[in-house]
Amino acid sequence: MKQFAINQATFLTSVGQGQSYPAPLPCEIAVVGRSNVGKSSLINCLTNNQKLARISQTPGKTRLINYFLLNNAFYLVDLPGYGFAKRSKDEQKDWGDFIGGYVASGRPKHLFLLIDIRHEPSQEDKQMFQWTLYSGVPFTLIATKADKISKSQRAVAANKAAKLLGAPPFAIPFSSEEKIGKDALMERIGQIYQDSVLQAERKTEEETEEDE
Ligand SMILES: Nc1nc2c(ncn2[C@@H]2O[C@H](COP(=O)(O)OP(=O)(O)O)[C@@H](O)[C@H]2O)c(=O)[nH]1
Ligand SMILES: [Mg+2]
Repeated sequence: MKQFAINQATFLTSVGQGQSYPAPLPCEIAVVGRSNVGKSSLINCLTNNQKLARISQTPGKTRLINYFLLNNAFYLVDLPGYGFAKRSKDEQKDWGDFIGGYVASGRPKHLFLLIDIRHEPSQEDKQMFQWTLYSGVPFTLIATKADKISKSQRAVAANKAAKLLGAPPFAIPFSSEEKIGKDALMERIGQIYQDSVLQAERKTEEETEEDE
């Protein structure tokens, strides 16, 4: 199979709580994880554009769902991070309602759950994982900042983080800085895209049959 490539990437729009989402496409992949875990860096790395998703130096600043259009065909979505200590209880609840609502909306066809390869997953990481299971949306675990761990220990550390999260013990070690795991992730995106398009086609066929 020809290797999947991202040839085009543009920022489309930001969606705040209560605002409407862009017209759906068959494939929408959302990037989830705590503030500072490396969501924006991952998007920039995959799209070869260091300026695409603004890499925030102030954790927790992003309160918006950012939509990127890739290959003029599918969405990659940057979700606001959690785990920002300065947030009030009300703000945390708002965040939960917003992200929980998005995940359960049927829009995302796949979630990239990011966890830091060096740290034990936080309570919020675990909660996000439980929401993911509950929503039934397929997911891939990605262990970020893999460049911080020696090469021989990367797979072990990534899988250990996944296990501590309560997930099957497998995560893709990834580094935006050193492009570790980029090929594996591109292949994954290619598969997800193909599956989503096939599923959408099947759904259209079913609907046409029902009309007849
Ligand atoms: N060493 C290392 N640092 C990274 C990596 N990815 C992101 N960072 C750093 O982590 C911080 C947060 O990254 P960012 O992408 O803004 O995280 P976000 O809040 O999840 O979007 C920034 O200072 C990045 O430079 C990585 O793969 N390796
Ligand atoms: Mg970010």
